[in-house]
Amino acid sequence: MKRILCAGLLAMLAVTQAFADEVKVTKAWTRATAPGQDSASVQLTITSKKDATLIGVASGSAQSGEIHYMAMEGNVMVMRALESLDLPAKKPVTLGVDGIHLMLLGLKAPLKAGHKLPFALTVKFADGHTTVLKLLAQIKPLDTASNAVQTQPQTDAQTEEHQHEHHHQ
Ligand SMILES: [Cu+2]
Repeated sequence: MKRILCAGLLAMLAVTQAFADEVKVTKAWTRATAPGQDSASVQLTITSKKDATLIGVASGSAQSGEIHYMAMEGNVMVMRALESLDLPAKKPVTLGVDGIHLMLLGLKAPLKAGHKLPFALTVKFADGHTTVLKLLAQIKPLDTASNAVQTQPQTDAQTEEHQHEHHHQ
């Protein structure tokens, strides 16, 4: 009896794993929050085996999640929500550079360095099926430089803006 149950569980795990492997997420991290800060930007690299779109981000630790991009409007840098983000087959897409990032809004508790933040991504494939990836973001100290700063020094100002203020229009 026990043996049959185990085999069943293993089969289920194998199926889950196969689905998870359609999309690979690496280097998911965020920063510890400053006092009074109730939103967090999650950075990561995501690669889908097949053409897909990222259609959602959520966390039990936040009220809502959005895919954001930063844009200049006049002299002001603003953030706007994207409905979805293209994930071309086999092309790693890094969120956290070029102004595109994941934002968790309405954090229920401050994020502390050294802890992990659970979150989930919803990916929709070209054939219409969706998968939800349950992930953990490493929480790094508040002063950790972003991916953007490491690879593109000119985006420094955007990153600053992003840490201190959140514009929604
Ligand atoms: Cu944002």
